[in-house]
Amino acid sequence: AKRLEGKTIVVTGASSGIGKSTAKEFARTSPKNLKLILTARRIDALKQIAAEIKEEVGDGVKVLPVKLDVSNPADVNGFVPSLPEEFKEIDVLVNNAGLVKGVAQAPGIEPEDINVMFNTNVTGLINMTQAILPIFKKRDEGGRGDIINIGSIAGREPYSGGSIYCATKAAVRSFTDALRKELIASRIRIIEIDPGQVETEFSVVRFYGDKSKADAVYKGCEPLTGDDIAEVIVFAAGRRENVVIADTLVFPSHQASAGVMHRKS
Ligand code: NDP
Ligand code: 8X3
Repeated sequence: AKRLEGKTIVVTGASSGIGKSTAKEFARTSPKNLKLILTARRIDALKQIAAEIKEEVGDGVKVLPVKLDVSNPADVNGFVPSLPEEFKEIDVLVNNAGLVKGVAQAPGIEPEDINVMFNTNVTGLINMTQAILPIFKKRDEGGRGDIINIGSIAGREPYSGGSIYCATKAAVRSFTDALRKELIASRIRIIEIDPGQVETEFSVVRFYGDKSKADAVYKGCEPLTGDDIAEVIVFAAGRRENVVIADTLVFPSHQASAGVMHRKS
């Protein structure tokens, strides 16, 4: 907890699921002196989470909810300049915002779904990274700060009905790997965490709001929770500066790959 004290942390996609859990886990782990910038499109949800954090840990954690669509370059470019002075010295960026749309297969994939997935999961993550890296690079020893990218098992093992989503997460993986190499002469830590099955709003979004289809994904399974992944994210951010949890795959116990899942009947 001491290592996180005084840090300023940005979480994208903090209105739900893994991002929401991550915001709360950072607050719980370092309740005395922390600044959290929570971003997503649903600003009301972020304000609610800010209130919940205040209720849980008090005023030691300052929370700034910011409406930010990572797929909108104007939003991303305006983000850092718009921050109040006391939130500008960002130490950790958690690139978590992301989504999947549909299970369609080529040639039947909606062009709009392709664009939304790439613009959010790939271009949005890259643009956020580019917006914040200059802050890190100004620091000594070539720069300091953490970028924690949320990939997926889907980026390591593509599956049918997920070609676009899998391609976006493979792109995250390549970008992350290259970035770590580019920053080799700095103290900037480039961290990737790849969850397997986690029950969040992810599948509800995939099935365009159809909750019964989303529930069927988890039938007979015991998926991870957002809190499980949040613990791994906060653990990685809380290591000694010379320790880089570079690349981590996290499954629930019934899962061994994207497609190898044991279901209780
Ligand atoms: P949720 O749907 O619960 O949360 C997704 C979050 O991303 C929401 O807060 C949403 O906020 C935000 N988001 C979506 N689009 C945008 C956008 N254009 N701009 C800003 N924020 C956006 O799903 P998860 O918590 O599961 O997903 C979080 C990450 O984890 C994603 O990158 C996902 O790919 C990854 N992941 C999920 C797994 C799972 O099984 N659930 C497994 C592996 C990886 P809002 O709608 O308010 O903008
Ligand atoms: C989410 C995991 O396998 O449902 O990234 O695509 S999967």
